[in-house]
Order: sequence, then structure tokens, then C-alpha cells
Amino acid sequence: MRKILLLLSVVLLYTRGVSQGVSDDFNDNSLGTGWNANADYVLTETNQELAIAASAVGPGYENFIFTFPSKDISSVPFVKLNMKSAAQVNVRIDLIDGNGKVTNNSPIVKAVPGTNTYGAFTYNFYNLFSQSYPPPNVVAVDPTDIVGMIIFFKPGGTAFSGTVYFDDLQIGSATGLTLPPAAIRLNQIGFYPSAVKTAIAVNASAGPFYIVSADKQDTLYTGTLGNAATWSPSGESVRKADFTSFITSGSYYINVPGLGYSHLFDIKNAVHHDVAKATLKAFYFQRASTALTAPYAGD
Ligand SMILES: [Ca+2]
Ligand SMILES: [Ca+2]
Repeated sequence: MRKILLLLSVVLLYTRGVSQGVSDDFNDNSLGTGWNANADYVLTETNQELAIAASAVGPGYENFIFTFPSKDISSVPFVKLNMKSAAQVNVRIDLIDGNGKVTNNSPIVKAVPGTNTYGAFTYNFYNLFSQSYPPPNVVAVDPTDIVGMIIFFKPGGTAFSGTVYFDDLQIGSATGLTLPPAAIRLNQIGFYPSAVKTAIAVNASAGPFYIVSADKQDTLYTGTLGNAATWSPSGESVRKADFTSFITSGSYYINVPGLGYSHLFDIKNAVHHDVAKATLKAFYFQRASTALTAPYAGD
């Protein structure tokens, strides 16, 4: 057990934090701001859950909307919530960005069974941040600037009337979720200034990539993605971003248009010093039959 805890702590030490996104447990029985509904939906927050009473919705894509301050959910592209209904109903959720672009290119629809008991549903928007309606053009939706979600019951289907209940809503929050692989992959610890430095972009279009500052305000380097190739072990189409010639120490993200941002990483001398120390300390923690005292083991 101690070894497992140690490994976990080492992993956690080197896992960058993610923004908390938006969450609501509906426990204060007061419908907050941000909820706006087509007249065919009546929303009531009561009994520490959200009750949505629908009247003949579906054929006209009637919907209701929850808006919130802009969130970067690029590293946690999920909506997770509990839903229940006394009658089977398909529930679609789209996300909308600050420019009004909506993830309707490949809509995600979940079937809530008519069992009137709560089930957990996860909408995974990984690689689905694009809009195709209105036609003809497919345009990107910005996962770093998500400002709301649009909910449809039985979209485009037959008329649905009934009450559906929501609880424990999470948007862009990682609690209890397994993260998908990032679309931009690189050594998350970082790189030595004079070493070879590459990242891999999955399903990227030909074009530029950028190194941006940790506050994402400044672009410090522009490169061109390499030719697409198939990485046969994963079956993915990948392009290499080579930024070996960028040698300035600091903390950065790589940004690829259409994919968003990489994990935050460092370029600096002795970039592996801390992880090397932590690895050696792992051997200290594994010593048997001797006390692990605070001066050496820490708290
Ligand atoms: Ca509330
Ligand atoms: Ca609740």
C-alpha cells in the first residue's frame, strides 16, 4: 500500500492542475442565473435536484440553455450529470463558445431509460469541437472559451411530454472522470534548452503551431507542423511539431489551431532535477524495518 501511495504522490506532484469548470449539485433549491428555456420547458430547482417539465418538445428541436462565465475545458472536455425520467427520453447536449459557435457537427445524445432512477451520464466532447449547422461550412468551436450548454429532449423526434430530473452537473470538471489522451502530446515535465524538442499533434491539419506564454497572452514562437503520418501502434494520424530551435527558458503551452493547448511544460536547465530527486526519495520510502523520520521523510 505504501508503494502505491508513494507512486500516486509522485504522479500527483507532476500532474498539472486543471481549472475546475462549472458544477452544480442543485442543493440550495434556488434556480440560479444562467438558465433560459423555450416556453415548452419549465425548470424548477427543488428537492435538491433540477426538475425539467417538458410539454410536447422534440420535433422543433425545442431546447433550454445554461450559460456561465467562459471556461477553458480543453483538457477536461466533458459534461457529466445524473439524470432520471419516468419515460424513456433521448437527451442531447451541445456546447457553445464565446463566438456563438455550437458543437452540433457530431451531436452527443444519451438515452435516459424510463426507470425513474438516477443514472450517471458522461458526454465526451473530445475531438468534437466543431459546428456544421447552419451549412455549408464546418467551423471550429473553441474549447478554451466555453460559455454555455444547450439541452434538447428527443431532438428531431416525436413529441415528448414529461419531467426529467438532473443532479450533480459537472462541466469541464475532472472529478471521477478518466481524462482522454490530449490531442497535443509532449514531455509534460519539459525540455533542456539545447536539447531536441518535439511534440506530437493528433489529427491536426497542415499548418502552423505556436509556443505561447503560461498566461496564453504572448506568442513566442511559430513553427510548421510536419507531414501527416500514421502511428501504427495507435492507428492515429499524427504530425510532429519540432521546436528545437526555441531555446528560451520558461513555462509554455503549445497551441495548435483546431486542437487547443498542450499541457504546460518547462524549458530550463536541470529540468529533470525535481523528478530525479523524487525518484531517489522513492527508494528511501521503501526501506523496511526502520523508522521513516520527519527530517528525511517529511511529514
Ligand atoms: Ca441552485
Ligand atoms: Ca442534488
